[in-house]
Parts: sequence; C-alpha cells; structure tokens
Amino acid sequence: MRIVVLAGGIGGARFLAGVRAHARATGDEVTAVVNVGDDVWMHGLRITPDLDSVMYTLGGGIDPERGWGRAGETWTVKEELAKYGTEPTWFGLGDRDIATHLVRTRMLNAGYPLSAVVTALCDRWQPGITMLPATDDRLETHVVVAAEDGSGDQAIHFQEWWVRHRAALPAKQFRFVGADTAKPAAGVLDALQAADMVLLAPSNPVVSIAPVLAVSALRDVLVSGSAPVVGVSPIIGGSPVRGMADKCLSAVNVACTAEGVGRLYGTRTDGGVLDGWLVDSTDAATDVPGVRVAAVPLWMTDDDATAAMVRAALELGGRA
Ligand code: GDP
Ligand code: FO1
Ligand code: CA
Repeated sequence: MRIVVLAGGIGGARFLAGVRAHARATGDEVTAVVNVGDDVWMHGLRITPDLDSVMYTLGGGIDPERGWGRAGETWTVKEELAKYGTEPTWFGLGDRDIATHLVRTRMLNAGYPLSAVVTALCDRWQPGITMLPATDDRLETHVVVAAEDGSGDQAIHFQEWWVRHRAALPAKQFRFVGADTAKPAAGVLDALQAADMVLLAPSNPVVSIAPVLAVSALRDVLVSGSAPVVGVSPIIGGSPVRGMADKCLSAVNVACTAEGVGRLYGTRTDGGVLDGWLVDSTDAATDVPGVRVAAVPLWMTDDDATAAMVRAALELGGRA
C-alpha cells in the first residue's frame, strides 16, 4: 500500500517515525509531503526547518529535547556572529546544522530545485521514506501584526513571529506568500495520484498543514483523488501537546479543540479535505459534520504507540 503523509516539523516527524515503523512491518511505501512555509534566509543561508526536523528525526540526528537542529550541537559560529553584532541574533544556527544549510544553499544557488536538494541531503540521512517539499517554488508564511510604532499593520516572517516574539504578538492574519503561483514539487502529484491513503499528521493546522494545502494543484488532487484522507488531531483535551498552536488557532478564530481543528479541515464532500478524523480518547465526543470520527490514545510517546495511532487512522480510512 502507498501512504502519503502531509507533515510539518516536530509533530510531523514523530508521526512519520510511527508511519515508518508500521510500514517496515507491512511493506507499505511512505511519502512525506513537507511544509516549506517556515523556510527563511538567515546569514545568507537557506534554512528549511520542517524538512530538517523530519530528516534529522528519521535519520537519527535530531536533538530530541528541542525537536529541531542536531544532537550534540555546538554554537561557536552563533557566538562569533553575535560578537560582530550581526543580526538576527534571535535565531540560532548550530555548527553541525550549518553544514546542512551550506550544502543546501550551494545547490540552490547552482540551480537545483529544493526537491533535488532534499534527495541529496537524504542520501546521507537515509530517512527510510521518500521526502518531498510541498513545492519547489517560493512559498513563505508571513504574519500580519500591529506595527510596533503604531503606524498600522505590518507583515513579518513567520520565524520572526514564532521565535523572536514567541507568538506573543497577536496575529491578525497568516499569509502564504507565493502560494497563488506555487506548483507542487516534482513527485508530489504523482505520489498523491498513486496513493492508497493520505494522512494529515498531527501537525500545526494553521502554519504547518495549511501552507501545504495552499498549493492549489496539490489540494485539488488530494480532494478529488480516490485515496481516503484521514487527519490526526494535534490537540488533545483542549491543548496543543507541545508548542504554540493555540496562538495560531485563536488568530483564525478556531477553538483549540480536536473538534475545532476537525471542522477547520472540514469534510471532503463539502469543500474540506477530510474523510476521517482521529482524535484522542479524551475527545471521543468530537463531532465533525460529514466526517467519520474515531478516538484512540494520541500520545506519541514512542514509535510503537505512534504506529498504533497510524493503524487506527488506516482503519478509519478503510485501508487497514
Ligand atoms: P513544528 O512544525 O515543528 O511546529 O511541528 P508540527 O507542526 O509538525 O507539529 C506541531 C504540533 O504537534 C503541535 O501543535 C502539537 O499539538 C502536536 N504534537 C506534538 N506531540 C504530539 C503528540 O504526542 N500527540 C499529538 N496528537 N500531537 C502532538
Ligand atoms: N527555534 C527557536 O525557537 N529558536 C531558534 O533559534 C531556532 C533556530 C533554528 C535553526 C534551524 C532550524 O531548522 C530550526 C530552528 N528553530 C529555532 C526551530 C524553528 O524555528 C521552528 O520551531 C519551526 O519553524 C516551527 O516549526
Ligand atoms: Ca513548522
């Protein structure tokens, strides 16, 4: 069976580790379509946080506490940049991590599409699944906030809002700059068309999954395809398990509940994307019109627990 997973960073990566564990037992093929809205230029280097969180997690190189960047990291370059007073000082690139960004930036500058760069980097990390960026085109998430000098609204890059301001500035709007013209990356449409099952990882719905679905040709193929689409809730008992998804959901006027996120995604039969919505056992009362709902424990404590979630999602989609 061919499984396609739409994913962001930490939540996406941990979910994919469970999908891979399931696939190793069954022989299923797994393709991850990963968000690029967080991508940013820093110090002349192209940084792709969600792709790297997935690649390092599946390749065994992630820092497990942070959930981004490399284990055993050192910060000499960051310290040296700070001594020059080089901005931005609020975003830290680790020494080991920088090697990845150097390879990526060099390849992009030489004209390779991002999808080819991901393939080249995965040659080292061997994630055991096919990893694809949602698009090879420029697509960046910007956040509209009130200007600090009171002069109206301004749009800042997602990383400035998330890391510098820790999502504390009220977000008025999320803009996926470039999404209007972005095409799915090489391999994405083929993977979706060949899929037996599409899963939405328990990733941030507003800033990880929405930018993937903002690539209209990708969304169209997902919605019109024959594969069932099942989402897994990132919200358990009214709170994000980790991170600041609550700040993102309140900005788009969606309740921070499994039901709120399920309704935000909506049914595939009426303009949405879901056939099934998997929620935690504590959220068993969740109701999403037109969508089959099932409840199981959704804590990704280890790969076995996550693989059990994956089996429940496949069952909900009628493909177990
Ligand atoms: P990011 O791009 O690094 O922010 O990561 P994602 O968008 O892929 O995932 C972030 C989301 O993962 C958060 O909003 C959490 O709600 C969710 N998450 C993290 N751990 C768990 C877990 O164990 N179970 C569930 N259901 N969701 C989780
Ligand atoms: N997150 C932080 O909170 N602070 C950082 O300095 C930081 C640097 C960083 C460098 C490379 C990378 O791939 C990720 C990095 N992140 C950092 C994580 C990242 O900004 C966000 O958590 C995600 O974009 C949200 O998914
Ligand atoms: Ca992300």
